[in-house]
Amino acid sequence: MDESEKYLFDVHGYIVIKGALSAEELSAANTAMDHHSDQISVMNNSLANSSPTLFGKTGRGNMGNMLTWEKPYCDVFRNMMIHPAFVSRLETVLGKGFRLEGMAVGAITMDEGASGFWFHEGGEPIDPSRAYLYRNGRIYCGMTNIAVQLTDVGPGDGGFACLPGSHKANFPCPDDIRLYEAHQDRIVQITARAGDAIIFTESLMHGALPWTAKHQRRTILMRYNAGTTGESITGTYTPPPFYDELTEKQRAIITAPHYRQPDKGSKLYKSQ
Ligand SMILES: O=C(O)CCC(=O)C(=O)O
Repeated sequence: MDESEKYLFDVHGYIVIKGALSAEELSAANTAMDHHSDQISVMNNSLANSSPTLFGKTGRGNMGNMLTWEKPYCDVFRNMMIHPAFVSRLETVLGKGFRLEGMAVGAITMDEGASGFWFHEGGEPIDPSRAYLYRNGRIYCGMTNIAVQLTDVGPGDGGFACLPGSHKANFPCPDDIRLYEAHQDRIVQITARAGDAIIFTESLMHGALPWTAKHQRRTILMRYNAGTTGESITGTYTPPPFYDELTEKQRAIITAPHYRQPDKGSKLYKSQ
């Protein structure tokens, strides 16, 4: 993450990484999704939270488990979770040793008329597992997401939207703003080309506007957290069945929360 990106991420709570995927990666990801399109489960409209401005004709589609797909279809997603366009940016906000949160690599699909998603999170109340903090010259994020766009998102198409800067909010957000019923002009719909990626802190107030474009929205959503923090692990951590097929770098982020001494700064820690 360069200085400009760091500035914008700090001020707005997100940045867009343009051209994150190569044309080949984009094509492989879309081919893999086409091949598994029967696994898309269409939700009811509950994410609109009964808001008339977010309600659509249908719910959004969800698809998960990409990491478990058969080869070659899983490969593009296994590589995507530690893509060179993402690693240094994630290290800037999460520190070295970040982890994939809950093994979550999933897809969101939205067809024309699909419902939006009410605006959730925001800086208040503070939940350390998904908080935003700046201290001693560094950003410390909790859950941080990368949303890779597999299809274009044009102005007015809908999809991911947020209230920039709301990760630093000191007051709870009023419900009419969360439901997109008031002050709609403050909510920003993020446009992107297929292959771009949005990195955003979960504490940013975000959601989705109903999808209006003729083509299908396709977003791969990957969730990460600091190495020391786990938000969705319950019980004992067990490596997934495909763990042995992964590269060393891929395995490094599929891990239980852990203490990492190298981040501590003083060589006294390393001499123990
Ligand atoms: O991109 C979207 O549709 C919003 C996703 C979202 O808010 C979430 O998964 O928490």
